[in-house]
Amino acid sequence: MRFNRVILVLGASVILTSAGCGSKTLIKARLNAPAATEIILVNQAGYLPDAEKVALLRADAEIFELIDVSTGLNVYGAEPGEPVYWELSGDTVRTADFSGFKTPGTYRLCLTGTEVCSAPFRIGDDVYSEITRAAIRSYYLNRSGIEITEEHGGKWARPAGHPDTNVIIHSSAASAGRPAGTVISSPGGWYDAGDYNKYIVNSSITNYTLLLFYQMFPEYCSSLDLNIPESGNDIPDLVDELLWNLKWYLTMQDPADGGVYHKLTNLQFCGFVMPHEATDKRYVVMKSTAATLDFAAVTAMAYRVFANDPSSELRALATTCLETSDKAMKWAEAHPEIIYRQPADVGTGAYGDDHLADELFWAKAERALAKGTLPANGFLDGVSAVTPSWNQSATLGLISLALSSDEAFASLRESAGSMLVSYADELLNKAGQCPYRISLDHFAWGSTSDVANHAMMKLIAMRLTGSDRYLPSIQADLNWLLGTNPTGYCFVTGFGTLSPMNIHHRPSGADGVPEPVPGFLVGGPNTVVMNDCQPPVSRSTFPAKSYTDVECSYSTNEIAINWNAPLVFLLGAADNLKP
Ligand code: 9MR
Ligand code: 9MR
Repeated sequence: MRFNRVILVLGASVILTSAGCGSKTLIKARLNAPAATEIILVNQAGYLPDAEKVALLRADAEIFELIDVSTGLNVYGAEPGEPVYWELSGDTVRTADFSGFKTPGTYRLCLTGTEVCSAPFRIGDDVYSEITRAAIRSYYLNRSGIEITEEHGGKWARPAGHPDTNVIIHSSAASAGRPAGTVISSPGGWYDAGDYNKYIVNSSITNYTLLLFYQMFPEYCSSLDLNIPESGNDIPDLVDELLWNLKWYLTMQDPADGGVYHKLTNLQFCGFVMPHEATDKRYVVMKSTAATLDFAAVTAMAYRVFANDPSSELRALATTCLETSDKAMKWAEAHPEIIYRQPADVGTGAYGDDHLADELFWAKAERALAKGTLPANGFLDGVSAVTPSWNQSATLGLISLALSSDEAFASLRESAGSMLVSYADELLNKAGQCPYRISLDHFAWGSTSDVANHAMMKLIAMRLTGSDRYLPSIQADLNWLLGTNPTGYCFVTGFGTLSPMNIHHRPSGADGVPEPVPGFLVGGPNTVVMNDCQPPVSRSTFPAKSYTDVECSYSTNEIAINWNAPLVFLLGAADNLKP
């Protein structure tokens, strides 16, 4: 192994200068050395100058050094932290903290006296600008029902797929007004993930997270030019992108009774073909209470966020949203326990959930805030803050309450806020015990999104408390996603020196373009499904390392709209820190 060759240099030259850095041969060797991506883990998108800047070393070294790649000279050196073993990754790491060095530029981190050097990385104010934009633009590139033009999609241009103007009412979704076989129109929206289906439950948390991002960072969002077809109109591009999904979402409600179809889908997953070649029949399947409560929550929130917008289009949409929320809530109250069960002839994603108390709480919270009507006493009884996910939505309601500026909600705001802050503090505690400095102690399908959601919780706690104590941990979450994790990958397509190339995403697999569609967060390591690929493909049995960049690995290398949303939130918040 390379690090056997590490020469230890002691003491003297901790702050290294050109004089202290050894021979010209070493300088040259270091500039040309291949990146030791296995040994030195860095945030491959880079670091903000004033941030806490930490890399991780999987080797012994008494000193690490930063070299400036424009000169090869040492600009900084320090001692790494103690080696710590992590049972979830099966390896030992040391921190290399170079927070003290703040000069913008491009650097490599090397082990003293050796040519064991990281991939080059940047320090700069704008290191997260392009990646944030790409993370949002990935939604455009995953739009259903519209051509992706060369002007807006570059080499990922493709014909329109799935117009969804002839969608069949599945037998499970039949009603008096819409018997099985009735054809409805439900165009637009985003494909959920690597597959071409559109699922209300998962769309709901995605819509929420992006609306929250807009609510919390309105000026930043308005400053973004995303180069999408709607760019240049009087609505912020981020909101335009969100509207592409929200307008589809509204069509998933049966106007006759207010119930919401669980999903719009093919009966089975199709092969790896382009959207316009995937022409199997499309169905809406079964109304469910989860979908309908989620819908009632999101539409109430959209009303609240857009009701006073300068754009008359958004104000009109807000009114429609509140009406549809009312109808959805009525249906859910009349049908409180319709749990989604996958019909026998349907094999696509289920997003099934037997526990609806959290969805009910979320819907009630959003509706109370939208209407300015306080819920009954004891509203928070039995509710707790957890990491949000498509099937854990109570926290979404807590966040909305905690951020409310409506004085009538002052006491709820305070209680919800302190629940969120305690939870974020628990996450900080966990991160403090983790050698890789994240708050995860369990790796689920889509583990990267849990890390991003943790960061979002910390960002909210930071907003609520005004305290900077969350920042290093937020940065560590971002570092993990962009490179300081046991796999060494930057988990966002199109970015980083080691980046996923073979994602489980049908357009990326079928378009003939070598590079995957950019800006997507892959699901990342977990051991939930170990047999998604056939031998000889295999993965680590350590959960934090169990990731493989092959297309068959849907359980580690797919992408999904609900995973990208907290990534957008985190990246945007970080980018917004630039002066
Ligand atoms: O492609 C499907 C992906 O979008 C889903 O997340 C995943 C789990 O539901 O399933 C994938 O489809 C696979 C199917 O489940 C089993 N046969 C192979 C399919 C992938 O090619
Ligand atoms: O993200 C979902 C994950 O939490 C579930 O464990 C998994 C299996 O049910 O499904 C994931 O969602 C997939 C969905 O079912 C179909 N589209 C792709 C989604 C991401 O893999």
